[in-house]
Amino acid sequence: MAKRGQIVLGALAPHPPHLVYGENPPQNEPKSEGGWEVLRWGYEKLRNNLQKINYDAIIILSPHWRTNIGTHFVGVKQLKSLSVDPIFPNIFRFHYDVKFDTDLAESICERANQKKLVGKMMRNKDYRLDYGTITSCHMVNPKWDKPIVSISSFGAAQYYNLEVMQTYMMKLGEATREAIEVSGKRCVLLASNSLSHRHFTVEPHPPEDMSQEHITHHGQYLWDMKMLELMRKGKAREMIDILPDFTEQTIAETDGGGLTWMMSAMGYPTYPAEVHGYGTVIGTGNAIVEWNNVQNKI
Ligand code: 2X7
Ligand code: FE2
Repeated sequence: MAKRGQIVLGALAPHPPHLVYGENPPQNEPKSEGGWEVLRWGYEKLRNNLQKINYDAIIILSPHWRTNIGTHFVGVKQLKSLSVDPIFPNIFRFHYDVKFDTDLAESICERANQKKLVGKMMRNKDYRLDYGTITSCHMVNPKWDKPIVSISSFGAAQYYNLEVMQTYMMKLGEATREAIEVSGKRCVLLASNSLSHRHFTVEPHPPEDMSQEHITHHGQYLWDMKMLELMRKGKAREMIDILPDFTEQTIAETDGGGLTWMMSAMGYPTYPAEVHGYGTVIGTGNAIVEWNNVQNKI
């Protein structure tokens, strides 16, 4: 009998391009003097844990590939180009060359359609991959040696409301889990988003001047800590239940649905998540959090 696929690990993997800039990889044109170390060291811990796990593909949902009607999936085998961050071209001009697991993407898309969600394959060979997907994938796997499934963020929270977004993303999570199970593959899931998202409108010089970096206001910090506390206590379901209030109060990037999608796909883990790091980037709250199904024998 064919082996059942599984989600081996899920991670909250925020994508401020500043983290790539701070790392100085050869693919990124601008060079820095470092910065945002606590977050970058958090990613290092996640990478160390991932090295102990065999996996076939990374599946990622990014709020910076925003689609107006339903969910789109990259449906081409490879994309190679230059990605320039529209807000921070001074820190992110990244030369990428990425391979995609289109079989898995097709299967998630089909299952999403069967659940009456609007799913569509994106087959434009000249599509420019969004910087959220690139940043999270680079920080998790800088070798770029695994194929990815790139999922767009349906703007349901804006077009309808946060509750509609939650319902939609929960179903998309179920479709994702079912597709993984029949694929026989071992997959890593990434919710590519910051937490609280009020940010400064002026950038320090140099951008990595850490004397200028702090949370935009205390209320955001308290909300971020509440979310992390629930994750660390194994209360994923409760965390998702308060996500609409959190998102509204902190204009969080969770409005894109990535965290809801991932928690639903993983069946709302009841074991404690591991927080590898929390830090701010231009005033926004960001955490690297791991749910390790292998270690927790799920
Ligand atoms: O996309 C982002 C983000 N989410 C947070 C901080 C800074 C820049 O870009
Ligand atoms: Fe973002």
